[in-house]
Amino acid sequence: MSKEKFQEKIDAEKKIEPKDWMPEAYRKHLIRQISQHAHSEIIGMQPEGNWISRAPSLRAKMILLAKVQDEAGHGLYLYSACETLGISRQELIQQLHEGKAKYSSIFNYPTLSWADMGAVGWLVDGAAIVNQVSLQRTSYGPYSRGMVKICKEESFHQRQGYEIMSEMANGTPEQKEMAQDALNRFWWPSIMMFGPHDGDSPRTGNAMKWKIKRQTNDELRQSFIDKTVHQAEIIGLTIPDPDLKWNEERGHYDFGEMDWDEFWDVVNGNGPCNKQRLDHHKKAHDDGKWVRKAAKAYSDKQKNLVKN
Ligand code: FAQ
Repeated sequence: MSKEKFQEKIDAEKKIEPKDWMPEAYRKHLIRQISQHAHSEIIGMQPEGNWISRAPSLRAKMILLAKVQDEAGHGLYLYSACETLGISRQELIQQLHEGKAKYSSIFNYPTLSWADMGAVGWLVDGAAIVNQVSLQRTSYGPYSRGMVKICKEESFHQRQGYEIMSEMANGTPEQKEMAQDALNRFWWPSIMMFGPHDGDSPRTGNAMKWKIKRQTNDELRQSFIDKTVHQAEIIGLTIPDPDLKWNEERGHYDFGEMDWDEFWDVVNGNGPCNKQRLDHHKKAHDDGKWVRKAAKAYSDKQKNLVKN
C-alpha cells in the first residue's frame, strides 16, 4: 500500500489494525505516544499509592486501592496495545529506565496531604478523561478500543476525587484550607498535562493528519478548563488564576499563562520527584525479576507439554 492509500484510509475514518500496512513514521509515532501513556499510568500509581496506608477511613482506603489497581490495569492494556506495533515490553521498560521515554509531567509533583488525593482524582483524572475521550476515536484500532474501557474507569476516579474535595471543602475550616491548598498546588500542573501550546507542539501536525490525536493540546486544555471552573464554584473553592474570566464572545473561559520553564524542567527530568519516581520503578522492576522468571519457566513448560 502507498502512503497516499494509507492517508485515504485514515481520511475515510477506517481503523488501522496491527497487521495492516502503515508508514514507519506512523508506527514510531504511536509507539512513542502509547508507551508514554502506559508509563504514565504505571508511574502515576506512586503519588496515590503513597496514601493507601493513610486513608482516613476503611471506605476511603478501599476506593483508593481500587483506583490505583485500575491504573495498573490501564498500564497493562496500553503496553499490550503498544506491543502489537512490534516492540517488546522489555524494550519499552528499558526506554523508560534510560530516560528515553517520557511519562506525564504531573506525576513528578509530591502528594503532601489527604486533600491531594482529592485534587489528583478531580483534576488529574479529570484532565486525563478529557484527553482520553478524544482518543477513543484515534485511528489505531487497539489504542482506540483500549481507551473505551479506560474512560469508563477514569470517570469513577474523577468522581472519587471530587467527592473528597467536596467533603473537605464543606468540612472544618482546616479541612477547607487543605482542599484549597491542594487545588492551588495542582491546578497549574494539571492544565500543563495537555502539553505545550499548539504552536510549540512539534508532534501535533502529524498526529492530527494521521488522526492519532483528534483534538489539539490547546483545544483539550480549553475544554477541561471550561468544565472544571463550575465544579470549583459548586464546592466553594477558588481556582488560583486571577486571569480566569468568562469570555462571552469566545464562549469559553480566558485563563492565565502557564509557567513553561517549570513545565520543561519537569519534562526534562528536573521536577521535584522525577528521580524518586524513576528510582522506585527501577527497584520495583528489579524486585519483580523472580516473578517474571517463574512466569516464563511456567509458560515454557506449558509450551513443551503442548509440543510433546
Ligand atoms: N508530560 O508535540 P507535543 C493519566 C512531551 S494518563 C511529559 O505536544 P504530543 C491517568 C511530548 O511527549 C496521563 N511530556 O507531543 C492517571 C513530546 O516529547 P517527545 C498521560 C510531555 O505527543 C491519572 C514533547 O513534549 N496521558 O494521567 C507532556 O503530540 C491519575 C512535545 O509535545 C497520555 O499520555 C507532559 N504533560 O502531545 C494515572 C495521553 N506534554 O515524545 C494515574 C496520551 C508534552 O517528542 C493517576 N498522550 N510532552 O520526546 C497524548 O495525548 C500526547 O502524547 C500529549 C503530548 C498530549 C501528552
